[in-house]
Amino acid sequence: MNLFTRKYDWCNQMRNKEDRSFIILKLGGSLMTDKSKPFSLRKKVLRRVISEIIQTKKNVIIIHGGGSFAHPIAKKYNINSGRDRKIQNQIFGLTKTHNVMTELNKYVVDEFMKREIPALSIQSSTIFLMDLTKGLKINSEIIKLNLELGIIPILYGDVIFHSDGNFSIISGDTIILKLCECLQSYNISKVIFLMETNGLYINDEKSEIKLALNIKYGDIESIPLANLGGKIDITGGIKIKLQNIKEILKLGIPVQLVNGLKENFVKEALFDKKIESTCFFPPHEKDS
Ligand code: IP8
Repeated sequence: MNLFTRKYDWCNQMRNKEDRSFIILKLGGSLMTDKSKPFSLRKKVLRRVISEIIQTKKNVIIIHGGGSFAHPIAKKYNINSGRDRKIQNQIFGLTKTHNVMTELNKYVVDEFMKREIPALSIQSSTIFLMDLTKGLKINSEIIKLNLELGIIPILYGDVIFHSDGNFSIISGDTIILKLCECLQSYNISKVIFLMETNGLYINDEKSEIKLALNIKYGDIESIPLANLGGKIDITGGIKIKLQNIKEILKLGIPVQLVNGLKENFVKEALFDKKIESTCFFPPHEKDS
């Protein structure tokens, strides 16, 4: 295949040729694993979620989080704060954090492979670099080539190297934002975050906790977030997630938080059917 035939090939290889758009889907770590128990993979949930994704035949890009595989190790060695010589074996901890992510990633990729769906693991730590002068850099060429061949790229939160020799963690959410920025010519129609709740919970006027169904871009800063208690999350939890969502919305891409524990919710969300979930709308859709 040369550069001139590539475009033609892409049209033939994509899973859903009529629909040229892509949906970015994050399998949250808190959905895939029980965050209160180290290395506790919810295999049944993962299997069902992936078969729902496959059934829709939608063109997707998958990202997954670290859950109880990577977060406790990254925390133990304080990887997100960078090099600290006082921490014993920290460099081993860095590689271990990456290694457990590759383990978790293999489960995800295998679920596609078992069903003969072409999916490819892409190591985030090798395509992302934190450039101290230019900011977060990505080599997106490989991802684009995967999409052109009809391969589902599967990326994950990982360790990230910095241009000055330091390191930290890149979360699945940051990866998603960067992909939304650099894949603008691929028409990303929506970002779906699969989690273990129905979406975002807020305190209403009577201080009762309820699910936020629709959130406008302009209202994000003032959301009265309900405190539901947090599990270990070294990449910032819901507040950082909301900042990322805001940036995705600025690109004109809607975002939906969906409960992956509920049967058929993933499928319905991919088909844009109405389900109990939290939807965020880009500024031009509802704010003006
Ligand atoms: O769970 C972080 O990814 P996230 C992954 O998407 C690591 O925040 C390596 C802790």
